[in-house]
Amino acid sequence: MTAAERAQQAFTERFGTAPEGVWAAPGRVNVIGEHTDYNDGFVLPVALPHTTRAAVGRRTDGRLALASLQGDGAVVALAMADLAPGRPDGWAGYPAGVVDGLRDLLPGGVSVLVDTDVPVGAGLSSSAALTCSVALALSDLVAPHLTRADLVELARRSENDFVGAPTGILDQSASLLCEAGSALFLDTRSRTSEQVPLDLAAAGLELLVVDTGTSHTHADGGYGDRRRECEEAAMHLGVPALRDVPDVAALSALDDDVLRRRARHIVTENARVLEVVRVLRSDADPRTIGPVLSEGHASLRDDFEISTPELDACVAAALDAGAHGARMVGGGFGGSAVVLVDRDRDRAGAVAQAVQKRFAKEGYAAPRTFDVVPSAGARRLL
Ligand code: GAF
Repeated sequence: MTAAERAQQAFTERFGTAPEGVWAAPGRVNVIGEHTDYNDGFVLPVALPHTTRAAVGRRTDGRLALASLQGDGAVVALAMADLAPGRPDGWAGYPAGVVDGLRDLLPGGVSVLVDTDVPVGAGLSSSAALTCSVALALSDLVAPHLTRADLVELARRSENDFVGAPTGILDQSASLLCEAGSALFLDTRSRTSEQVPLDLAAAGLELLVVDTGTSHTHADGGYGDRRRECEEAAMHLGVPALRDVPDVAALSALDDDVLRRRARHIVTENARVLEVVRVLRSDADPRTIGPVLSEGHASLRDDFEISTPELDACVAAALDAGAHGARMVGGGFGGSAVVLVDRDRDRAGAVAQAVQKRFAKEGYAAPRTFDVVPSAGARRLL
């Protein structure tokens, strides 16, 4: 049975009628460009092969019913009229926020069943996979006029306004706009994007993701604090967003050391995205992006201060074992790291093993490691 059939069957069992279709949206790993999205900057994510599947069917009783194959299996149900930020809460708030954004087009209500293999709380955008799978489903069913860019906004609003997580548009854009075999180079200000071919295997390379198993959540304080600090730094510098700071020299106008370091991360990170894109567009050896990724980690650790001992240990162990580059990914305060390594089994295996060994030595739980092929964005499966 395929993953889509599994979702279809589970929907039918839960709701007593077949869904109108099954849609899938992937998680993402960001190659480079962390925390730049809410500063109007640049990002370069790839979609994971891991997806969330949403089986969806319209109802006639004016209710929203949500079920997940993860967790306790209970159905969350409420009247469409009762939808409000925080109601429902928990995982159900993400799809509910998307439904709420289109409630005028769903007078009879809707049933949604989701199933996922995107690691949850690992900094790999399980929440965007959830919102984007439902956004694409609903747009296919009741709002075909919406573009993918509109769906990015719909999914973002669900996270920001309904769930209360103050994220940017990196994750939703990756989930909806990425294409197989490419990284998505996105300018989050103009919203223009370009597919940058990323055939690491042809260059004898692979991108490993190491899920440290330490969880993070964006509704918690740290992420929002960084966002506020960036806004404050931009205000002191008299620019609309940190994207507009031309170089690090301009940061000497900031008296506050913390704000200066936060802003320096954003300025240098935007430059790193442009550098990585330049290399990938050229004939240069893609290995040369490795040190740029590692610099990105140092910047997130020292200037932005969102790394953790586990992420630092992972990056250090990977580099000691011969990785070309490594960095934490996502919002920070836990989650995953990405490691650029030679594809040959001995080397990739040695790097993964070195990370395992370091974790065991430090008394950390064993990390989960897998390699990533840039995969397709959200799509209809059935
Ligand atoms: C999280 C957020 F959801 C994104 O918008 C982005 O800011 C990212 O952290 C950091 O780059 O995934």
